[in-house]
Amino acid sequence: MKSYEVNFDGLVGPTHNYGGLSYGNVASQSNSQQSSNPKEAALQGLAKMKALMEMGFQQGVLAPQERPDVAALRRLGFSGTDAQVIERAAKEAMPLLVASCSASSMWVANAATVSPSADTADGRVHFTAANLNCKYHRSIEHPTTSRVLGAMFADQQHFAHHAALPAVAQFGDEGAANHTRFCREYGEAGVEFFVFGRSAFDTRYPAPQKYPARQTLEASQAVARLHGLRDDGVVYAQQNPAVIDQGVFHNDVIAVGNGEVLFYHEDAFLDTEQMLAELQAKLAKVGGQFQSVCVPRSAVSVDDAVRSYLFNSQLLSRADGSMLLIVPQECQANERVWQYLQGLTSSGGLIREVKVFDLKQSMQNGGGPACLRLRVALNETELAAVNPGVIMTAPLYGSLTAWVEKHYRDRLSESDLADPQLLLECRTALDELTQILKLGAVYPFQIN
Ligand code: SUG
Repeated sequence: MKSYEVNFDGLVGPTHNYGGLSYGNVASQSNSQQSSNPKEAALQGLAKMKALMEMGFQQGVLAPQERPDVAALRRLGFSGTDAQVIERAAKEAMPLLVASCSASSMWVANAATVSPSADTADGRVHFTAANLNCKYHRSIEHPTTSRVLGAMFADQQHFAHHAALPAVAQFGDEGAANHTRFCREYGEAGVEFFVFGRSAFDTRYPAPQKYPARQTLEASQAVARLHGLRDDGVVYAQQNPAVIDQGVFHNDVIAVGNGEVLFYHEDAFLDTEQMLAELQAKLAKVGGQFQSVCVPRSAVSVDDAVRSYLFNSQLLSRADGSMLLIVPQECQANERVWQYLQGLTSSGGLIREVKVFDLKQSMQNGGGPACLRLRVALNETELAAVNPGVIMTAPLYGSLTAWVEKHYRDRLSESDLADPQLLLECRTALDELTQILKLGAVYPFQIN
């Protein structure tokens, strides 16, 4: 049976703004308070989805969330009508209003961890929504994420959904941004690679000194248990704490994998040799030949990797078995990174082509091409069981573009977030979106 890696991209929401909310994420902090352009952001994301679809890749779309999250503000004690809640939050606690307006659900690599059916004990595709509990503005995503994923992958014969892990720092879980899967064919059993930043309970593991390590070993292990993965089908590795302190807040900022290939920076991990040997041995057990491409620090420094997002690229398999790298424009703008990429594609190795995309609106908050997509490996039968409303087609691209043009503002600054009209605009837009994507009622304003 045929199998695919389907990329579901997060559609940027109408409140996309630069709130400076993510300590440890260099771009988010340095662009804090700049005004944003939500319309441009959404169109840039849609252009990437369309381009991948036109290249022949399976592409889907994941809906944004209701923002401002008035219900979250109510839980923090603001009361009255929805407009009063927003007004009071703006007056008394602006940072909380900003957090409740974040469009951060666009980075769907953090929405969930996904294990394909070939890896799981019950032969279903498993999803665990990420609790994202390191940052308040992200910790409020998972209930709606679960409803949206449930509406996209509704068929219980093929899909199993798990609620987010307990919402405490010991189980900090950032979803697929810290998870990669290696396999020969997408439909065959593979090796799932979980990368953690620290251990919550075992003091033998070092931890970063400056910035938070968002993913714990214990969270990764819990997800592997929930999904029913074989011990032989799992490898755990620790991120180098020193690179977290340089702004590598997720592993997908310093490494990316696909098929049998891991593309990574020399400084990405601790105990790299042992980890590579384990990946190689476990992939060999399922008939695969592990390959790695290490980018030396002498060619690209960690700082260049963080600024250019070289590793936050999408590594995609083409029909002829070669690979293509989807990178953000910032890679082209960085001389050393661009030179490295020229050498890589002309060296006769597996990665033959680089395609550049303008994702500046998202990049300024620390979200590159790989952050914007959630990978779901599906066989033909499973793909046919996905809600067809969320699979990208030329007509859907047309409808979504028209929808963005109609509803989105082209400029948003902090003071605009206090405008109660913005809430109405967002709800009107999202109500229409659930009809376009055939999701049913998934937002709090639709179900309460
Ligand atoms: O969690 N930025 C996101 C970026 C997530 C990138 N995802 C992956 N690497 N997979 C984060 O730090 C910034 C929001 C703001 O500051 O307005 C933000 O949430």
